[in-house]
Amino acid sequence: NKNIKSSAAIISATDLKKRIQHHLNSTLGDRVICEDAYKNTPQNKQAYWQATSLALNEIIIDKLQASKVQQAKSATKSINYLSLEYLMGRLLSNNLHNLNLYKSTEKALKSLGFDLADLCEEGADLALGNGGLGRLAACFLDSLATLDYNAMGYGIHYQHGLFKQSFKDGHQIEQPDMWREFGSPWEICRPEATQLIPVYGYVEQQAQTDGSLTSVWRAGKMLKGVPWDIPIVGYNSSTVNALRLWECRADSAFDWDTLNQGDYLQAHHDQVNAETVSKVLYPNDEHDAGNELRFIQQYFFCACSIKDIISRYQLQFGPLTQATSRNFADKVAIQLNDTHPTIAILELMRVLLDEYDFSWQNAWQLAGKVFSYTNHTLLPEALEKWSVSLFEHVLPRHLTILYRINEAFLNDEVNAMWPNNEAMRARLSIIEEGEQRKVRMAHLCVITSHKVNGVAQIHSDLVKKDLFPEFNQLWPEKLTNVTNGITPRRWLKSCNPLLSELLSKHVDDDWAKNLNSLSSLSPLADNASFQKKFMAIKHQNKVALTTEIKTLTGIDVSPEAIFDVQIKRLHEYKRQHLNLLHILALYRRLLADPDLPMQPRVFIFGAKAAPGYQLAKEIIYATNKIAEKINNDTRIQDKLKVVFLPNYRVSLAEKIIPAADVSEQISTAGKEASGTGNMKLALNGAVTIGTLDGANIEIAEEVGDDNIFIFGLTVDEVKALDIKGYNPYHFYETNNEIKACLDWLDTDYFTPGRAGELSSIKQSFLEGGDPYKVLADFESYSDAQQALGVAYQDKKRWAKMAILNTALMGKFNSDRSIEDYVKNIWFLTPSV
Ligand code: DL6
Repeated sequence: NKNIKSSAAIISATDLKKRIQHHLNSTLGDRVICEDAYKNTPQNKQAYWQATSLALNEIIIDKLQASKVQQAKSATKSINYLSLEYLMGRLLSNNLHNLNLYKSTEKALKSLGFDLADLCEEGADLALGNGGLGRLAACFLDSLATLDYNAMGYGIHYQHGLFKQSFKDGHQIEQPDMWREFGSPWEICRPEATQLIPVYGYVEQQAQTDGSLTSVWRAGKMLKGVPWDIPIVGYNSSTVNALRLWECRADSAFDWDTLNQGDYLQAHHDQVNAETVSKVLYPNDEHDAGNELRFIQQYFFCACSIKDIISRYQLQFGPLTQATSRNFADKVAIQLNDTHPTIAILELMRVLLDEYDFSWQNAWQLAGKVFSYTNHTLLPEALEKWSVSLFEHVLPRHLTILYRINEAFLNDEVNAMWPNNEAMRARLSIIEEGEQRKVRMAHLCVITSHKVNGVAQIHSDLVKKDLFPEFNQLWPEKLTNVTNGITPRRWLKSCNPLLSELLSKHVDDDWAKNLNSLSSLSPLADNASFQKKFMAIKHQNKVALTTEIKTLTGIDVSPEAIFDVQIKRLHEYKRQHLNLLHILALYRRLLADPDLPMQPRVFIFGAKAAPGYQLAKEIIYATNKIAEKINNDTRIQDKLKVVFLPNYRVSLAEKIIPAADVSEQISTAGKEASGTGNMKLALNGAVTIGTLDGANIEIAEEVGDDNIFIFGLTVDEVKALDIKGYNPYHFYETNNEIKACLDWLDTDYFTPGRAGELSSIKQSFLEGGDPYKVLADFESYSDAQQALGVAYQDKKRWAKMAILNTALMGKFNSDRSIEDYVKNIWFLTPSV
């Protein structure tokens, strides 16, 4: 093992320089203009970034091969993580840190006249996800490789990842993301592992020699799945795993018959159609309209992955038969990241029944052993349901299997627990009856999986109590919790080098692996000299962000101000509009009394709205318009600034988070399953202002009540309010500040000559019923903000809070989450 580990470490700067030059000259075909005047042109920097990445990937691929050998030798069980989304971000800096090659590469590039940090900016984000769920998958892959587990991530090789966002007169504009327009240095195509995937057609009953009938699927069309592997490098470990992304192509490039008949365009038709399947990532984070293409995306990647999992198993352990099925379950675990990959269950069943001659009983038992499912949301609109008619049209054979699973479940399990209870059968059935019959994907997941987990303690409790109480009654051991985590490699070591260096000087252990060891800093939280160093770094990071803000928006902000950050997808439940309402209130207070004593504040937003989510887009527009007015109002003496950074993504988060003083985690209690931005910001010394929701509760437990600002209704209070009947008008009519701020939105104050442009937000609170209780929580939020402002002015107190937040985030290391999955759900052993 030592040899594998150190193989990267022994690569010198001189060697790296040679490798980089080799790729510049050979692989990239001498693309660089060498004259000094051209040295730092974008074209040259791109070429150097690419050459550096290629040089590194070569080293990584060696480790990938070695890992495969090691994993085969140790015959360890593998975890196969199925996720429709992976928000990987950029890879160069992270891979260098994980391989301990950052410093030598920096040196190599310096001798070539380039700055590594600057070159890292050249890489496109791999934005193959929407938000929390996709980023969690990326953190988990990092941890799995770091902990030397045998893991494979499976997903889709989207041609276009999440759209790029820009603003035009304050409105969100979406542009396509071209992350691999000219290829990516990180990926390896694996044509040898191509899969053929049947789709459409009909099911035929075929008589067998023994007189029985067998279902035979006559597929209407074949798709081809071509895998691209992206190596996943563990931190200071022996392991490099792979993320395998499926690209969809037509089964054959041309329909030769059609071509020979002279219809050249028609011959391309199938190919274009097939390529559509992996063309775009659906840009919705909590909901997707039930359309056929999305359904086929889900099926396509599940089917490719299941076939691949089986062939990898057979390659290593021999034929999969009923007799060896126990071994399969001992060697293979499959995690469903949300319900998006549910069809994998049906596909495994189909393959076992139709292609491997398994009995129903054996196939079903095996499925139960290998699958487990993570739930990421309680929002009803995000719980997937697909119409039965779509299933019938696209996957007729899978539907027959689904019916049989449902029948057995209702007749055996439900009937045994609740005999002859029709209402209970209807509630728990995988099929929702109605005008349009629908398949409840979550029910299929829960019924099949041996474990189902929520992503923070409160969320998992609510999954048991409110979402699936009957399933919990049926199988009390099945529903469990694994609190989310984040990788400290990307979210501290790589994104905050100044703080990392300081921590390394004071903590003996390798904190990037054992994040709990940062707790040894706690005694230093009161130490004046440490406080000074810690806060000087925060200041430096703020200065850097100030420059970025100026470049991206033209807005001048002062690093002396409190940097108050809300970065996450735009959604009503996350309540960016509560933040905005408070900004309006502050602005009013300052206009009423420009000498109001307050620490200047910069409110920083980063958020993409789903293109079809009208109100979310209007909140972005309102924030930009309000920002314009506030930022140019000299009366308030720069005490308030509002910045909406365009195109929020992983690489931008890596710049904002190290500079944040305040972390806004203000969702309606019970709505945010966990959150992971809350963990990243706290780890970098930001103090949270938040509700008792998701992982905020566990963060508060770790840092203590003195080091977090908690406000607002609890989950139980929200429920009680709903039962009693919530009346937002009450707050509008009795709180003058709320009334004045909302009425302001009806005027043309922020949109001169265009009164009413911002009214929809007010309407959502009043006529719309304020479903996320913004008005109910406003006063408590405003009080907490007031207390926070006072706390910030006490420099020592604030420094202590910030340091303790960094020191006490050990629990939220994604390595801990992975170990929880390993112990309770996957039962893996490391390969080395
Ligand atoms: O579990 C990861 C993450 C949670 O931290 C968030 O609370 C939750 O909202 C998020 N869910 C999604 C849903 N996405 N899609 N697609 O990202 O999961």
